[in-house]
Amino acid sequence: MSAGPAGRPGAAGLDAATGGPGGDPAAARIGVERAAALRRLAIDTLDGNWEHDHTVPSRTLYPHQWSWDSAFIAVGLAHIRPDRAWRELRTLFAAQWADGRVPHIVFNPALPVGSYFPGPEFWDSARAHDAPAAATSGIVQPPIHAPAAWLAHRRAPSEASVRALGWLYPRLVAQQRYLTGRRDVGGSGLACLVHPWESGLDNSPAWDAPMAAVPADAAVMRAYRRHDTAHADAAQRPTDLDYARYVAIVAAYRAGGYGDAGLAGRHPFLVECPLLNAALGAAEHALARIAAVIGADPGPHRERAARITAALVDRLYDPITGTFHPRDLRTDRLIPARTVLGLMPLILPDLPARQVRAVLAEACSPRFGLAARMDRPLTTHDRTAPDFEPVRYWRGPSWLNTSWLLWRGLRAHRRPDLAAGLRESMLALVARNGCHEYFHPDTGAGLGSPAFSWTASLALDALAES
Ligand code: 2M8
Repeated sequence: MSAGPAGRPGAAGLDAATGGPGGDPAAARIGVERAAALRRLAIDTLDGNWEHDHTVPSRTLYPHQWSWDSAFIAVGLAHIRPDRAWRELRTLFAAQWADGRVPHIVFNPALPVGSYFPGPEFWDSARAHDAPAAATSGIVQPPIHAPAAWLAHRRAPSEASVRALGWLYPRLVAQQRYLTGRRDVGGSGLACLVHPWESGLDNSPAWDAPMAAVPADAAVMRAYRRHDTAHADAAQRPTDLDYARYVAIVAAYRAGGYGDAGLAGRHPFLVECPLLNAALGAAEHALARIAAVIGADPGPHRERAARITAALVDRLYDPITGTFHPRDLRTDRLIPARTVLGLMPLILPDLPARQVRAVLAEACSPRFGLAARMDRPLTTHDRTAPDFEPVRYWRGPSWLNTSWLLWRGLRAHRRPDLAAGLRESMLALVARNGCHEYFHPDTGAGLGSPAFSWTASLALDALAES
């Protein structure tokens, strides 16, 4: 069994309770009336985005099913409609590929061509050997699904939730096997991204250097119609040159039938990401708990979790900066940008004490501004960096999911003071500005899509955990 931050065996994971004496002071600060109005808004948002057997992230920008969105959404649905939480995950995993990969988008066949770019015709998954009958993308997102399933069960345990865990368990194990097997391109025990979209933080400054090495010309975008800039301000979205590179990387992967053999020698983007790998480790911790409930053996999951944490520290922690960085496998160098990705390993309950201290120092520095009382929300990029952009997506604005992951990590590592400050900041942001996709890091103004599902879902979770 792995040792926890203070050498505690089997420290709690994303499901840890705050544990502070007398409950969480943030419950008092948000106020009963505002909390009730926020809950109503969040429920209405999730109900409005429910689409028969899954939830769309947004009716305008993202009208299909997204992988890690569904995990975050299931966490919130468990508070209000547990049957839908399980349906959400079942629908996603019904589109799992034979090799275990869970595609980052499952396309809704009822939607007209052009509802989203790049759509099913671009991905052309039907031609790939391991693809399911449903049209999907060919890449993945962080495997946050096992922790989400475990939280959903913990929130609303029932015979149905145990049955759902039993159905999901082998599929979650296959997802892990895909990532730790075929995607271990560096041979280090970590999974690598083959596209910035796989990180979920698509446009993060962390990807600027590896993206710059991908040959592309913005003019190729004249051949396509971007869907995002029709629904959101172009100043808040990636540029055409970014999109030309996104498209080029997909085209390279698609040309090899989305196969992973020999990627090191031929693929233009290969990066080990702290968030993807922290999620991978957190998933093994969650699988250990799920295994115990359904009568499987938790032991191998704990062993795998310990190996992932050790590899993450070994490969992605920089003792000089005191934070985690992605590693570009094409140069074998850490990427210097200090983004919120560097804080995400805190979700690992067995992160060693030294790295816990370092991540907390980074989070509480002026770069991110975490505090027991926060006057501005947590950002996705270093506020003091010259390339910090307050309105462009993933390059500075505040997002509920990265804040929520850090909040859960703070609880796991017994920092109820900081967890309460972050929770209050998240709830105030959404209560004042609505369930937007992301928020201006100074004014809190809503950006991107309004009525965004994971904002609603994670606000519900934070509300309920006072
Ligand atoms: C954003 O990503 C998609 C591509 O997957 C896009 O920009 O079109 C990201 O914020 C990603 O993390 C998220 O899962 C997706 C849907 O909400 O939107």
